Amino acid sequence: MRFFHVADVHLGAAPDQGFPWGTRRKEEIWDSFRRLIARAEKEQVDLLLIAGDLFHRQPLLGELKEVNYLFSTLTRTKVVFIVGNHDYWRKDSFYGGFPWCENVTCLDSARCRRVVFPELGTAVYGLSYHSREIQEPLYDSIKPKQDGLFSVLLAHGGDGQHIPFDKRKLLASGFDYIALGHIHKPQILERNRMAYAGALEPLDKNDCGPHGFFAGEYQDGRVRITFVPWAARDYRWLEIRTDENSTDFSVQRQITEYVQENGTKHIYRVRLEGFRDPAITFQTEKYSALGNIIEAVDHTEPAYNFAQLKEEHGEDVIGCLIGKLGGPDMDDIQKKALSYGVWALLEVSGR
Ligand SMILES: [Mn+2]
Repeated sequence: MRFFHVADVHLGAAPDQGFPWGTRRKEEIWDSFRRLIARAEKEQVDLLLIAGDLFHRQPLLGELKEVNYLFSTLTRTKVVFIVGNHDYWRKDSFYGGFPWCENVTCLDSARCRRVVFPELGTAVYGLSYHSREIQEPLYDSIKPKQDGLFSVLLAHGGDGQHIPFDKRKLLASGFDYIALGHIHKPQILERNRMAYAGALEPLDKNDCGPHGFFAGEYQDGRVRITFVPWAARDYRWLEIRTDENSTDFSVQRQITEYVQENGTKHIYRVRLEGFRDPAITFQTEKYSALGNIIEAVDHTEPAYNFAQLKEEHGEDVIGCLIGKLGGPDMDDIQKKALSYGVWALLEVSGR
């Protein structure tokens, strides 16, 4: 039995509006989901598990129909999904009474229900959000029936406002696999037993790192899952170490080269760390032209020539400070502290 465990697709989300690449992001998320369905069909997987937040907000009727059409193209795969906190089942949701095609099961109840696939020897358990928040630890007391079926729990949440759970209790409940959604960073909580698939596509700059889903296999009583990187692009940190020799142009060149080498499609968060020549200003506001740069922050410290400053300032407050704290064997932190002090005094005295 082979399955895909997907979560937090957030269809309808439109990240990075206002940035040059932002116009394409909404479509990219839909495309990613379409590619996923095509992959499930190509691989003839048995089960597609979607652990909540398929939609970013209340789905439009047309959006449900598009998704249902995609599901209907699956000739073998059964689809089971739950509704998460983003697209929660509101009284007037188009979810109500929606005619899903026969291979699709929405575990739409606010109480845990299950769907059984005898031909797969599998039972999938889950519940759906009927409100934006659920603070009760609903999952901690759910147990699968002891009927010899491969039992999967589809679950969404894990923080204080969204069905908090106790990992140990959940593991002790006896499910063979716990397919989690809600946290956007993919992570395995227990090897081959419990994992967050993470968002299929990253949705904002805090979703750094790779995104995709888990491909799983259940055979001879054992589960094995493998992460499949799937997202069209990632958000990535780009840290540039600077020193007294760095200039604005040299940093710009470093960024350009890094982006060329690591992929122009990715979205970068640039951070400058280290020291700089006090005469140099890094014009971070211009760096957005160097690639998909969503932010550029300058954390550098001016690197002063303390010996020369000491000479110039003699016994005034700056000279005394350098005399007291400065020395040839300062480490980076001491250097940083002294730089702050000198910078503040120079600014105040205007010298
Ligand atoms: Mn969620």
